[in-house]
Amino acid sequence: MEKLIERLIQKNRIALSKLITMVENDSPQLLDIMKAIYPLTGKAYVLGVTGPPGAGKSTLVDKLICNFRSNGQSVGILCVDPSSIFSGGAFLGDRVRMEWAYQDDGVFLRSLATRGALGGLAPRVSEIIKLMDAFGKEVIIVETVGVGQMEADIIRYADTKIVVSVPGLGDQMQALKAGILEIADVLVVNKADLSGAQDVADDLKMMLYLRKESDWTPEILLTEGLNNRGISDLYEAIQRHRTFLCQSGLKERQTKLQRKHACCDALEEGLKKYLRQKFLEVEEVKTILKKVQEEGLNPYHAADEILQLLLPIHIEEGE
Ligand SMILES: Nc1nc2c(ncn2[C@@H]2O[C@H](COP(=O)(O)OP(=O)(O)OP(=O)(O)O)[C@@H](O)[C@H]2O)c(=O)[nH]1
Ligand SMILES: [Mg+2]
Repeated sequence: MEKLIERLIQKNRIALSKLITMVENDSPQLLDIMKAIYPLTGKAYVLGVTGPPGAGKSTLVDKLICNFRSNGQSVGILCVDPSSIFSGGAFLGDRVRMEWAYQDDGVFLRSLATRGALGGLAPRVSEIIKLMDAFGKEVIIVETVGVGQMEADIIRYADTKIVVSVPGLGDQMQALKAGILEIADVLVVNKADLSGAQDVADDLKMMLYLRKESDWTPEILLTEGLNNRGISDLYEAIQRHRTFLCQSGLKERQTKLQRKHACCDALEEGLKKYLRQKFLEVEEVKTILKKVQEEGLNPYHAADEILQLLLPIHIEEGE
């Protein structure tokens, strides 16, 4: 592992790939990897792109890359694919469309499968972002499909969150709205060459009035990813949000919160692992569980008793 991290620092792409795979597969060395790379992180700017399947997210990302590259910034892309039943071939599609990325050393592309979307396991997006950051990627774009809670969770790590919609969504629009209200910093109506795009934009504008009062009002932009129209406006809108984040002090507040969350998440996972592996070996726990199983002891009563036994810090209800 140390060797891999050394090579990561030397900008070795294979080392980055290998480390991502280790993180993705929950390697037992995960915590050690994160400990080692953390001091190298904190420089990247993270862009999240989400929206319904087929909205043109990859096409937009593909075009945006050019803007970042022509400004001399190196780019990492993380495509979080939905589980195959929903993707309808998107997996391969992304690969094909963005293959040129492999020709440019300044671009690193990685697809990531959601770890059992139905089981609610979020992929290790924040850890992989940190790996790309440590490698030296200056801009990291995370593309994820959908507009539900899971996607909101996935792109909560992004500094700027773009929600893409398209004309003709019908029922999906309601779901989109709920997602948008919570997360969007920039709203894009793609496929503006199709009829109804302006209606969608107007609808989104109305909806923004329902948004909680905040210092930032999302811009609404019309784009045609396929025809490369509106992309530089989008790029500029992204830059404006980035500037706002820095100048308002929000970026700093978010960074501090993210640090706390990273620690709490790692702690929660460590505890879960510990509980699964070790707590069944504790004699008192074994005795209580036996009483639950064989003698009908109230399982909730028992869980409370075990908690108090194992945790020296007693947590009062409501805390
Ligand atoms: N008419 C039109 N089609 C577009 C536009 N942008 C993208 N498309 C097409 O829409 C289809 C889906 O594009 P993608 O970029 O793969 O969309 P996506 O949102 O990444 O799709 P998933 O990752 O599968 O959710 C492709 O056939 C694109 O060529 C546009 O501006 N106008
Ligand atoms: Mg895509």
